[in-house]
Order: sequence, then C-alpha cells, then structure tokens
Amino acid sequence: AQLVDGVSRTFNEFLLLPNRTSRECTPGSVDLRTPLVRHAVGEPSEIELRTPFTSAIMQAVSSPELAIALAREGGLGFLHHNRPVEDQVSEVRAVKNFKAGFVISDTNVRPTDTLGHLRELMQETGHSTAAVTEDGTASGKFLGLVTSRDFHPQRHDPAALVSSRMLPLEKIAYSRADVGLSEANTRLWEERLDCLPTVDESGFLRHLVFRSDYTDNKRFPLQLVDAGKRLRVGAGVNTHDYRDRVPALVEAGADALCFDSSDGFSDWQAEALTWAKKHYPDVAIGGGNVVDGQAFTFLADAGADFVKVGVGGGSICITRDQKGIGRGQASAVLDVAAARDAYRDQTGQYVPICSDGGLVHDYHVALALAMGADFVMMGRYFARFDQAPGAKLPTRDGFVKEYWGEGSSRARNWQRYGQGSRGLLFEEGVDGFVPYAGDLHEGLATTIAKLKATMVSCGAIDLGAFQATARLTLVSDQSFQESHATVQVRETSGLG
Ligand code: MZP
Repeated sequence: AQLVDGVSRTFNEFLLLPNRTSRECTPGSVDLRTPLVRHAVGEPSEIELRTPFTSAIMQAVSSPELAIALAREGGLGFLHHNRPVEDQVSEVRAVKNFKAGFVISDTNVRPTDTLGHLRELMQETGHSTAAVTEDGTASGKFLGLVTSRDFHPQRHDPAALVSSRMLPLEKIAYSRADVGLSEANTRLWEERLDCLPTVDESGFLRHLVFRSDYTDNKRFPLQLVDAGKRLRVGAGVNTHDYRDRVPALVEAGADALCFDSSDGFSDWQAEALTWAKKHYPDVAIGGGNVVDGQAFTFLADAGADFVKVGVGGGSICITRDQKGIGRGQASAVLDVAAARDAYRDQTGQYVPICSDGGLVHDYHVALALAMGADFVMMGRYFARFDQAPGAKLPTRDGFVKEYWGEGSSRARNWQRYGQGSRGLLFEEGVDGFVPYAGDLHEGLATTIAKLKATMVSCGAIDLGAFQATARLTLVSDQSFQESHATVQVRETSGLG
C-alpha cells in the first residue's frame, strides 16, 4: 500500500481567522450566489444557486415539499432515485408545477363562501397560498391569507409570514377568538406586520386581517401571481437504470441530475456520465461521491458538470466502520478543491464541487465553503424540518423527526451501495431520529445569517472572495475545549 500525505481531518479541527473587515462589508451586502454547473472560465454558469445549499438525495430528506421550500430560499432539492422512475418523475412534476400563490377576486368577501371558494381554487390550481384582497388585485387591500401549511404564531417570528406557507385548510375559520395568543405577542404582530392575527384552540393561526394597503410589494413580498416562473428541482440517478431514468426526468423538467453513489470513482459511473452527456449534452449532470483529486479529475474528464465530495462522513453513515473506506471531510474538500483549480487552469473549465455530508454545526458550512466547496449538500440538517418526509414524533423533551440512511435496511438503496448484488449484504447506514427544528424557511434563515456574519468577519462579500482570502488554522484539543462556554449556562434565550 501507498501512504498518502497528510492526516484525514474533519471540520471540527479548523477555525477561521478574522480578516480585515471594510466598511462596505456588511451582512446586507454579502452575495451568496454560486455556480452549480461546469462553465468556461470568465463565463457565468448556466445554473447559479442564490444560496449554496442543496438537500441530500435521500428518502428521509428530499420530498417535493422540501424541494419547493428550499428552491424558494435559492437552493436546490435533489429528489431521490431509489424507487420506480414514474414515482420520481411525478415528484419532479409536483415541484415544477408549484405555484406560489394567487389573488382571488371577491369584492364582497363573505367569509364562509370565500373559504369554500378558496379551497376549491387551491385544489384545482395546485397553489399553496391564496390571498383575499378587497378588489382582487395583487396591490389591493389584503383581507386575509390562506395557506396550506401549519403556522404557529407563538413560535414564529411574524416577519417570517411574508414568504411562508402555513395552515392546513381544515384549520381555517373566520373566527375572531383570540385563543392562546398572548397580549404581547398580538402587539408584536400588530406592530411588525400591521395585521390582526386570530388563532385556533391549539394556537395555530387562523386568519390574518391586514389593516393597511400593501401596495408596496417590498413590504409584502409574497409572490402572488409569479406567471410562467417555475421552481428549480434536481434529481438523483444511478448507474443501473439511467438509460430509462435520465430521459424521463429530463422530459419531466428536472433542472439538474446527479449520479449518486457512495463511491463514484468507478468505471460504471464514468460510462454512465459519458452516455448521459452524449445523449443530453445540455442537461446538467453531476457525479460522485469522491474524496480525492484523482477521482475528481476522472469524473470531470467523463463529463461531470459538478462533483460531490464525501465518503463516510454522513451523520447516518457507518461505511467507515463497515468497510474502512473514507476520508475526513475537511481533507477531502481541500484535496478535491485543489484538483478542481488545477483542472480549471489546464482546461479553462470550472467544475463546481459540493461538500456532501458531515456538516454538524452551522459554522461547518462556512468552513466547507472557505475550503473550496462551491455549495454544500445536507441530509441531517434538512431532515429536521417540517417539510422533510420523516414522521414527527413526540418525546419527553419535545419532538424528533425520523432520519435514516440510504445504506440502512430501511432504505435498501442497493443502487447507491452496490455490494455486487441486487440488495444489501450488510448495512452502511443507520435508522434514527433528529431533533425537530420547525420550518425550513426560519431554520435556514438563521444558518444564512451565521454564514454571512462569518464571511463579514473574514472580510468577504462573495463566495469567490471568501475562498480566495479565508485563512484557516488547525485547533489543538486544548483550544477546542476553549471554544466552548466554560460556565454553567442559563436557560437559553431561544436564539439558535
Ligand atoms: P448528513 O448531512 O446527514 O451528515 O449526510 C448526508 C449525506 O450522507 C448524503 O447526502 C449522502 O451522501 C450520505 N449518505 C446517505 N445515506 C448514507 C448511509 O446510509 C450516507 N450511509 O452516508
């Protein structure tokens, strides 16, 4: 055997040093746009993400609801492939056909009629949000908002309302009973949004009466009639049935595909990529997963439009225990990023890389990006949110959501964990739970706020500058201890 240079290191072993922060460098000026697919140096990528987040190609993570919520935040959800082609296709269609909201014309709003009318319209059109306005236009006076997801005014910041999707229809009633909403909370809502909320017995929002004219869309950025615009969605594919799956997903409108394997450094993946790029040269198709520069170059040469990095670091992953294969995620990202840059210098082609798995804390996202990742993919992180498909279960201390690996017996994703037969000979993933974290919109907003704050401390207002100028330091065990609070901490303020 040959011993490769360097130790296998992971994100916990690094910190970023602050760089000089200029006056112009503020969280408000930070731009998180990033390329998703291969492009010539000096030209823009055909697909850019507005925020560098993608959701894992996993049954427990990327439902259409999650892909919709993430696309609305500027990221991209990848629907999983461990099922019949037609099931995946119908989920791609569900995201592509999503319409953000609409205004119904009802000058004489009679609450009970309107509700029925709304319900029918929402079912017919597939919209998730409906606004009732006095004159039926987007700029008229809003009388109410009806949405299709749970929204809890006690837990949620009123400002989050502006782009959220809230109530199950059954819970809507035009009652003015103000049950369960504290006076202070009501005042907050009135002040912040100038509206009067009413809630049902369980504290869920029932109805909002807006008391101003929201003619200024900036104050009320709900996209009411967002015509012809479609959300982006990605889809995983595998090296077994790609000749059927790729054409069907392209036809359904998937914006980006990704060959998804626990070990992408294989002839099968190169062959599949070559086939896909030959038949669908204009479709964005990524590959992976890899952990070193040699494997990156192999997939880039085979035509990959982006390459995913990470073996064995996932929160549900036991590949390293089972097979002794993998590499610390920080070392893997640093090595692959160097190969990506060398490939760029040699070929004039920039092939973005994605740090996939093993991001445990929000600051790990910043580290992955600073180390050279163009975007990240996360499973555990997204599995915690309402929009993820896992069941939400009560525990003594709150709620948890189910989260299981693609290599677990539950998922049985033999296409990803091919061990030489159809079916799994042994598990490479576990089946478990993650703490419930509420709505994606709000959770991701906090993560983005932290990422921007880190970038500002490092003096960078875009990801290119962040990668180019970030300074990393290794931490010793002792300094790792020092990073944490060393006093007994009071009940938290509730800030994540
Ligand atoms: P994490 O964000 O939960 O730490 O990791 C998610 C990533 O772990 C996925 O995107 C995928 O690359 C990988 N994964 C999914 N299932 C397994 C498994 O069962 C796994 N071993 O390692």
